[in-house]
Amino acid sequence: MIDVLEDVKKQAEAELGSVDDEVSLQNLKAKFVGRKGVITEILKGMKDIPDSDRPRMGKLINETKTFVEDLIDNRLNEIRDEKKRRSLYEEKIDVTLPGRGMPVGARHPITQVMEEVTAIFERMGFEVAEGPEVETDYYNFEALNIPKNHPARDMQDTFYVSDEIVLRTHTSPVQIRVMEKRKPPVKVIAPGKVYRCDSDISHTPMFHQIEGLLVDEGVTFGDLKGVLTEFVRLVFGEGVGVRFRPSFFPFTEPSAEVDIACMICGGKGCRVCKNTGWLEILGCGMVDPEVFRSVGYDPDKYSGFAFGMGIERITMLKFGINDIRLFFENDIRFLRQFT
Ligand code: 2NL
Repeated sequence: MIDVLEDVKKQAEAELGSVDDEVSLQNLKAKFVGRKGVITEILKGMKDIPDSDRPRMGKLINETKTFVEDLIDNRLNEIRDEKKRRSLYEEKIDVTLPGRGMPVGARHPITQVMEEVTAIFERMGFEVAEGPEVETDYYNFEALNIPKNHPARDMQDTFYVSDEIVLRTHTSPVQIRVMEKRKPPVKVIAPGKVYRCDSDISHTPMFHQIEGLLVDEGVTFGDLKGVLTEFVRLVFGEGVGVRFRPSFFPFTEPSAEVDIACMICGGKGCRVCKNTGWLEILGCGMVDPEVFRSVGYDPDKYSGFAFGMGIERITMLKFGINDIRLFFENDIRFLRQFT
């Protein structure tokens, strides 16, 4: 039996030499020291050993088992160490290489200008108001003194959801809703999406607008001129020429349009300003008494001014963009210029 045990040791050592992965090693371990392994078989032979020899033989078998187990465990450690060494070598990272960097996103130019304009009026004390994009005929037209036969009400100009329901064509209905809910003083701006049945190089079916409204006792056209002149200077620069030109809107009286001196030609006249030297940037006026009557304000007690501007137009003039559709194509080469 002693010889048999010596043979087991030698055989284990020999077979271990050709094993270099964990799975083969586990198989080898099962073969020698497992429940059905060689050493277990030898232990079964103990019953044929005389009583006097049993303790000695038992000890020898256990020593052999421990020897083989240690042999296998050492080999396992070697295999694991080798595996780690190899992966450290193969997967090594050159920490001195420069990083690849994260691409940084940017807000859409329309969003940028919306936020810039909103911030200017907030700083002057205006509150931001919001409302539905799907409106009733009453809030979009009737309350604003827009008559039944007005071209803006035509199917060609307005998206009708049904006879009485439209996609808002301006954000004025937001301000009507504010006035219905609150008594003067009212000082709000209404930024948001508006919809008109129109599409060419200067019109898209959806565009963005910011309207403003200030109502109190004793508000004058002088207040309107002061607020809007300051606004224009903040957006387009201190030195830019500004003029108020008489105009007409059903919801304001008197009404005006605000022009700035054409920065493309310096006022000499060019294609962009249609040879006038001036660029129209917004419409405004004193709130019509009829509008005040719709919301239950006393037109003899209160007066106010209102204005409205298209954000796409302001953005195009500010950045020298000649086609409104560029804003909606989302060509990354266009958008990247506004980071
Ligand atoms: C333009 C002109 C304007 C208004 C909008 C307004 C709102 C109320 C009452 C009276 Cl609730 N007026 N808004 C007034 C004048 C002009 O917009 O060209 N927008 C793009």
